[in-house]
Amino acid sequence: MRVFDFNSAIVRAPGRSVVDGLRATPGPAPVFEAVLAEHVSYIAALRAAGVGVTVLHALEPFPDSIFVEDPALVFSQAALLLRPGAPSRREEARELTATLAARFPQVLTLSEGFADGGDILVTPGRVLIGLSARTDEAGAANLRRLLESIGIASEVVQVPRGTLHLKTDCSLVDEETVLATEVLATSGVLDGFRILVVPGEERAATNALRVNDVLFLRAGCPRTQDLLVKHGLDVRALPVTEIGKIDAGLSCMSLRWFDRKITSSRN
Ligand code: CIR
Repeated sequence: MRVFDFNSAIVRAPGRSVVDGLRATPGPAPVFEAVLAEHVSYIAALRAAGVGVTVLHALEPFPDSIFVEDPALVFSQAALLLRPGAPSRREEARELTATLAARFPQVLTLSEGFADGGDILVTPGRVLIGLSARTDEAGAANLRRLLESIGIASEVVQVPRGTLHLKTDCSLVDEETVLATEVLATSGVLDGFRILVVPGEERAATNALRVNDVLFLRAGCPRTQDLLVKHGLDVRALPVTEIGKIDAGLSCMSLRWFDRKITSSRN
């Protein structure tokens, strides 16, 4: 499976309620205007990387709905509506139904348990599904069956305790290489991949996002950037300081796929 070829993406504009987004530890709330500015630069970066971006309207009742990666999972052949594990996020999948139905050949729906897109790492050989406080055994098992029905192999792995999502602690940066935290790198979950370990003080950089030939990385993480550039990657640093205050990084703000109906990938 080709995992970095994208010509289409869906994002959702932040509402003013984004300042009330979930966070694991207390801290200063993000500033709405600053989140908006980071979101605008993210959309511009996706477009510059060759992706056509659909921007959905803000949903004030759902503070975390800017993180569209969590309630769905998309591939060229199908979209999957998930069941987010956080009670305040449960209805976000329903809000995506019509958008996905209009764009994908089929839309499958998780019917048991819970699973967040942030716990799903798509790699060329298989999809890794992380068990976390958001994704449970029943959701992972149901998701495995849905993936199998569209010809995609998957494996269930354990997310380190205290980590929000699998992709909080890792990102696939090329077909064989994962950027990962020390704890995930030594857990055995990533056996078979080459691993680049993120320096401890730059842990927040671990949720990077590869889009076509570009790797989006959290700005202000020079050691990680150096590591990735030395690995041969074309790194584009993006500001996510405000969005980071509600435990988010770069992958969570979009759903990305290759739409086979589109012949020109630039917009
Ligand atoms: C949450 O706790 O659900 C949001 N505040 C952050 C979600 C981040 N999602 C992701 O990395 N996939």
